[in-house]
Amino acid sequence: MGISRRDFLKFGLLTGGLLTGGYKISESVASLRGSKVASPQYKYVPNLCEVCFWNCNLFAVVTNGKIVALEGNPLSQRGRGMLCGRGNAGMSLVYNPDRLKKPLLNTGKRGDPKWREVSWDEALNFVADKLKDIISKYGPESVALISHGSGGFWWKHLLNALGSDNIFAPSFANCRGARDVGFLLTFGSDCGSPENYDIENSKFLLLVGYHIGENAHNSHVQEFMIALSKGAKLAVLDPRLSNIASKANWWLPVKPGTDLAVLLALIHVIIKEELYDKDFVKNYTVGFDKLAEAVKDCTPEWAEKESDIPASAIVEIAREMSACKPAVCAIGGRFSVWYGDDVQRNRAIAIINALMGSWGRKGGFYLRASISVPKYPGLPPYPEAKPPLTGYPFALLPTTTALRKATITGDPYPVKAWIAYSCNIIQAIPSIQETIEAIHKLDLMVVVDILPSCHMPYADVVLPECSYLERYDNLFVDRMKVPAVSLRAPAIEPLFESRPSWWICKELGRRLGIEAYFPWKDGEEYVKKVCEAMNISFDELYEKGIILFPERANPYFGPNNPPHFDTPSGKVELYSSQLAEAGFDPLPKYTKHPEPPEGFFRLLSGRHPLHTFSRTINYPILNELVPENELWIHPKRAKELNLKSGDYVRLINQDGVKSSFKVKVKVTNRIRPDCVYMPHGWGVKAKELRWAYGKGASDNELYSTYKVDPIMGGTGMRVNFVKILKEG
Ligand SMILES: Nc1nc2c(c(=O)[nH]1)N[C@H]1C(S)=C(S)[C@@H](COP(=O)(O)OP(=O)(O)OC[C@H]3O[C@@H](n4cnc5c(=O)[nH]c(N)nc54)[C@H](O)[C@@H]3O)O[C@H]1N2
Ligand SMILES: Nc1nc2c(c(=O)[nH]1)N[C@H]1C(S)=C(S)[C@@H](COP(=O)(O)OP(=O)(O)OC[C@H]3O[C@@H](n4cnc5c(=O)[nH]c(N)nc54)[C@H](O)[C@@H]3O)O[C@H]1N2
Ligand code: SF4
Ligand SMILES: [Mo]
Repeated sequence: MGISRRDFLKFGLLTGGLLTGGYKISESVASLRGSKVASPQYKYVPNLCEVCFWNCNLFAVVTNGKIVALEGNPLSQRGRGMLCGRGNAGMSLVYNPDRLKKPLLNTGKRGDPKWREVSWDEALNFVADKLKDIISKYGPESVALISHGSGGFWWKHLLNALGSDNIFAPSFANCRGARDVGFLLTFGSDCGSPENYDIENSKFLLLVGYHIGENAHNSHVQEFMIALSKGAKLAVLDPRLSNIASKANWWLPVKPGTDLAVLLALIHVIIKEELYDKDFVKNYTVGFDKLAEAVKDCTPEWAEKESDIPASAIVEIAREMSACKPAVCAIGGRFSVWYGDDVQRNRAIAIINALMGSWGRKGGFYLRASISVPKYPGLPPYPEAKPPLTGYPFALLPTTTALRKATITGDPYPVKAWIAYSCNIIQAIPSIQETIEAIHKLDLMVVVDILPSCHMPYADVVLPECSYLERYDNLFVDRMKVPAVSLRAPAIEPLFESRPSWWICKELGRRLGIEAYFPWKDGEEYVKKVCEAMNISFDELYEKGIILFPERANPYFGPNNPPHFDTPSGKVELYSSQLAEAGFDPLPKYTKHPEPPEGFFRLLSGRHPLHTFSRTINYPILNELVPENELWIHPKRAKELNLKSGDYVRLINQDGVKSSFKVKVKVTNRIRPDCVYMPHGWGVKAKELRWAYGKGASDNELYSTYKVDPIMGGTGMRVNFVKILKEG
């Protein structure tokens, strides 16, 4: 990785010192870092970080049965040889004293639990008996999985083998779903995960509420530094001067909820001044004339009144962006569920990219190459399943929105069991009340986790999984510029009585009479058989951690790879016939959103560079660095409320919901006066988490209201308003 010390320092600034440090690394190991020196006393075991979904490849350095360091794998496309501060802290999870050590049965009530430690046999028999009963009464589709982690692979297999397709993830309806659907409708492809932004080659980046650096997508942060050092221009729409906004040519402190006005005005200028890629638009898009008609009145002056962004800046950005085309990347938040009209905002972002001709072009959006990982050979086919609970016309995946509704009402069919795997549904889905109401309707609630979590008190049974550094999972695929497969192998045996999911699901399968779907002896055999079926060497994969297939890469359109789009028209759909047929606006249309009432602020939240959601708040090393979140407030409003930095406050929202814990104030002119901001993940209520409990405030607690996107069921969260109450 050719990143200079200067770049490294810049990267550090952007991410809050994110790349430095390991976890209590001894001198001798520190000198080995980055070298992968063959030394008999240090074993290098391949893995992929699971502290966030980016899954950077790494090696665990093991000596005397202990992991002593984690090193970024230099071949990794996701990490480019580095780990971020969170990834470096992975041992804080493995050796965390608060880990779940044995299966637990709740002998009290949901919400008011009494825990009894039980054997795996008792826990698994309990779950299997309940599932058999539920399936016989209500059918297999009444069993739902909510999953956000790589080990979810085994649980999905279990559910499919039982005959249920009800597999949910907070990372769809509560995260990236609106963006994915917006791009899919326009280009016939979403942006993927990791996203196909060709950042390192980009000459112009427009970030719409995307605070890369604080959201620490490892390779993208590194690519950003490369792009900026090559002179790429950067415009950031954000009501807050984020770390990346502080590096921008244009910081546009947009009035929250009005981005679509700015985006439509950009389109207006691009069309009016003929700044678009004429060949691309003519040959590969449909609906240009209708688009031009639709944005005819969306002038920069109109947008200025809506958004507070000067008309002159909008015009300037449209021109500068166009001068860089097609090496332009207009990026909306990965977290895309804001105000309930989120698919349309993301459609507008996609349309800007289409006008710049940046899809499939260098410096725009590269074409992802893939490789398929076959299933374990000889598995029986899955039984036919009822249609899953998507609930909305363009929901690509089942939505937690539809899941809660079906669980509460039984409509369109009853849901009676939830298996919550590697997620924290109390912190991740707005309206905690509604989530709890749904859980109380269940006949079975299972939590599979490594640490106690906020939803654990609502479980009937808790199954302790071992961490990513103690287990095999299925092979990982890079659907990126270069397709690749990677290996996760255990560096150490599972600690305590924790177990890997391949084992838990196999044992449940046996008890449920579907053992034919679980023929493997163990995780290693599973992975080895899959390698065999792919004709790749397990030993090579173990040694390198990743095998890349550069001969299959084809990242840009060109003479041998002409533009093609997987939409009904086969072209980029500026005008979406699919939306029109379903009765939605076929072209993005601006909607006004309510503003905060007198005395209230809009509550905004986002990522902290040194934490992943609530996952890491109880990692001692990260907690020591950043123990609590802070509430950003503008000096003018702080003065009115007689607040100074360091004061503690509680928040009360429009529905009268008060934050359970106090939060520290940060007075700063880096935020607009009409909103307050705090990073997400804190305000953890699990008393068993000695470092996390009671620190900071939870945004989700105050997100008691949400606005559903009718197109795909996303839960717009930024529609909540808060008042500030000074502590004491
Ligand atoms: N209010 C609010 N809600 C949000 C967001 C927000 O900013 N604010 N963000 C949204 C976004 S972007 C997303 S993606 C979702 C994420 O929401 P979730 O997927 O629900 O959340 P995570 O915080 O990733 O899940 C954390 C849990 O996974 C456990 N865990 C970690 N690793 C493992 C493992 O290997 N095995 C098992 N079994 N458990 C493990 C942790 O101990 C922790 O309890 O939330 C969404 N919801
Ligand atoms: N360190 C770290 N990195 C992460 C994660 C993590 O937990 N920790 N989580 C990962 C996941 S799953 C996701 S989805 C991504 C999310 O990363 P992003 O997609 O970047 O989303 P958020 O973190 O929600 O970022 C919110 C930004 O939007 C701004 N904002 C708020 N309201 C508005 C508005 O109305 N208009 C505009 N233009 N901006 C607004 C906020 O001020 C903030 O800067 O991060 C990923 N990366
Ligand atoms: S970005 Fe950081 S936390 Fe996420 S997978 Fe990579 S190293 Fe781990
Ligand atoms: Mo997310």
